[in-house]
Amino acid sequence: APRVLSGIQPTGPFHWGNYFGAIQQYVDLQDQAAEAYYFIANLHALNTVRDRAKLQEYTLNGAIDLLALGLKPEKAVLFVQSDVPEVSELCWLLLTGTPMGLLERCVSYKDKMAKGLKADAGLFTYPVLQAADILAYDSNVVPVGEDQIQHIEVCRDIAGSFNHHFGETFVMPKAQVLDASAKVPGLDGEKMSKSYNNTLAVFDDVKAQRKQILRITTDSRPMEDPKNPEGDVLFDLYKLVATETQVADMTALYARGGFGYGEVKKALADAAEAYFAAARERRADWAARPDDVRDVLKAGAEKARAKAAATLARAQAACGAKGY
Ligand code: AQP
Repeated sequence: APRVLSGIQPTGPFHWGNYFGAIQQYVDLQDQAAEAYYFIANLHALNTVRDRAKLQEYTLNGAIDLLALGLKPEKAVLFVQSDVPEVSELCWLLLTGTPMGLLERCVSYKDKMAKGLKADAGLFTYPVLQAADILAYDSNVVPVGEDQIQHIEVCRDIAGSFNHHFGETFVMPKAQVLDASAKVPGLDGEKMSKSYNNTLAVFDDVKAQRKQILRITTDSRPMEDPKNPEGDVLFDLYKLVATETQVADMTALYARGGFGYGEVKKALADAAEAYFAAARERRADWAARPDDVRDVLKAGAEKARAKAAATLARAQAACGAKGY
């Protein structure tokens, strides 16, 4: 059975990309894994959220969302990244052996530079902190969306060169990506992403979300024409939340034509509402007792710390940063 780990940044409300790309796998894997560690990556989020109250709010809300979406504290270890300081110490050990060039090639950093934005050292070294997170828990499976594959490769490079230099210390992780939702499109057809402002939040107000869906731009084929589901954002999003029968019906409707996109949008909004209805109820329940959520996170952090401390000690001993 795999040892699973993944983290998610509390940079705002979670969106469908986060859910279908990553969180859905967290939930499935908690039953199959020998150990499953999931954390709210608040230290990573500090790169973008520069507001204390917001970061705190997003962090707690992130945990509430994960619980509502099906993470079970008795199965998975759920915690906040900064509650495990050992990872930041491990990060330093890894930084000392990470070539600049490896990080310069990372797309998340390159993209920002290409747009002429200023990058902080935190963004540049982001993949190294991520590597420390993964390696600290001896994880061998990391469920993520496609955009994270490169970072897991970087983690493997870093772990491999440490192991090569100082002897077998770290377990080699592997990314696990779901084909069907590796790259969830946003409202504009680009990758759904907070920074592109094209997201559908998982727990948005139902009415507001309906409006958002109705505003999605579509092509201008005449009503009577058959329509192409290939690369059609509405259809792609519908597939995520509709039942198999509903998808089959919609496929037939596209082939036949004779409908307006307004009909598809309505179907999409209905299916989305139904899909997340139970989670929405669970969310209201957890949100009403934030102290219980904090207790879950505290218990999670204790378990996570014990594991991370052992790995840190192993790495320190291997490289000579312990014992003199
Ligand atoms: N569109 C997506 N399709 C599939 N998976 C996705 N993920 C994110 N967007 C998509 C996956 O969600 C997990 C959490 O990622 P994160 O914490 O790094 O969130 P993010 O990538 O910061 O989310 P955004 O909205 O894309 O933020 P910005 O715009 O700041 O980069 C990861 O497993 C990721 O693959």
